[in-house]
Amino acid sequence: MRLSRLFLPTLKEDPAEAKIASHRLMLRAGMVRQATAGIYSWLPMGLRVLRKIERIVRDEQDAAGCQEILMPTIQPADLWRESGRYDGYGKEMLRIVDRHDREMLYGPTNEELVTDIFRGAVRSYRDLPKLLYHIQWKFRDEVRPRFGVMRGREFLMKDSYSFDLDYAGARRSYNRMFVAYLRTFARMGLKAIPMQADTGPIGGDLSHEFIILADTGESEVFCHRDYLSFDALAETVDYDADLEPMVARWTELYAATDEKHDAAAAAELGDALITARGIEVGHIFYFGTKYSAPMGATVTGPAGEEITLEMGSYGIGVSRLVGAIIEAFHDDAGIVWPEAVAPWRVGLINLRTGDGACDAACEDFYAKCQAAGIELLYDDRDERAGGKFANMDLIGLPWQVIVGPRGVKAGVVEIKRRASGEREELTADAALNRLLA
Ligand code: 5CA
Repeated sequence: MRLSRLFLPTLKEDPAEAKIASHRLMLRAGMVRQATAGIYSWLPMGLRVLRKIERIVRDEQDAAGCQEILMPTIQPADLWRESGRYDGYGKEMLRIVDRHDREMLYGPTNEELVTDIFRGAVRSYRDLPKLLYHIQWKFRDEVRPRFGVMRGREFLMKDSYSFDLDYAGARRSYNRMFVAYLRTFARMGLKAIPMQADTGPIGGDLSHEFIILADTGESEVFCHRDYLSFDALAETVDYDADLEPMVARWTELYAATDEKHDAAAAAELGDALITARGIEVGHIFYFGTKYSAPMGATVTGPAGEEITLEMGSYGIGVSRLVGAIIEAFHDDAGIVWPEAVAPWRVGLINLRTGDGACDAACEDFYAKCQAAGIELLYDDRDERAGGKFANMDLIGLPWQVIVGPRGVKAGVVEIKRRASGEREELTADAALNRLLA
């Protein structure tokens, strides 16, 4: 992609409304624009990142045996009356009346709708277990939408739902999602720690929040220091095997959110206790028959008996993750994308657009990257070098390749790692090989 053609409305100044780094940088880097409080439009660069995050989430859900569906954003109120949540959900639910005076709502979550699909389609214990997920926009009329996409009113969530015959089965499904979550966040470069958590309006009695530590996090969290050196990708996972030992290893050390914090238990950790702020990027719940019982979602068991489904639900804040990743990876100059979610891997800077030799060297490099499948953003604009450097640092692509008249004459380009600032001069072909390595 050529920067001269890209719709990337960057801002020179910090927007006054942005209180935290990720919000400020997402606006400055032209990733999103606010439509109204807590509701955002995603511009090309922001959307590319959102899609990369989605892809990792989808990949790990599929690997864990979860099947993708797509449910609508608008739901009928009647389903929520069946579960008993319609009145209780309160003002956070956006309620809508259609032209026939039918009550609808913009879904804040999908337990009811997916239970309705399942009860209409599955009759026998032989059809279990099943795990279904979708990636869809949600609406919650938050009292205080803030921090940009971190606490929006409209936001993109991945939500999965499990259907099992008994507690043991539900626990296996829970473990699958638990492990898939560890891998999902680790692939984005994040250290997400599973913490005992409250269940809130979703309900149930077993729940973990996946939290990344960040000073700007909304909740206070407590955990054992050793979690920071755990590596979820160090082992290969067989989702058909017993995952309980892996889950046990990730839950045996102390880790709890504010609501579940046990000061006495935490005090025993001594120096190993970390007290920090955290961002919740995922939340998983086992709630048994909370929805299936009132909604009559049952299957016939082996002896012809009627069995009420055991269920759980599992959420990831896909749009929140864009902000959370920036909170974890930025410096004074801008964003520092981890490779896995970077909108482009490389930024090519032409220091003298219009100079025949520089233009030719850049075009050649651009074509070679395209042929090699390297995602590259080429700053071909007629701008001052200083402005180009600042802009490239702001948008934070992992690698920069800098082409200037002096280097072209000497047959070299400069390659810079955004994260460390490390620079090296080498031939264009060697730079290309570096990027392919
Ligand atoms: N039905 C369950 C699991 S599928 C559920 O709704 N869980 S949740 O309420 O915990 O939301 C799941 C994830 O969505 C959260 O962990 C968080 O990362 C994200 N999320 C929740 N509210 C918002 C919000 N207002 N803005 C951005 N992301 C949010």
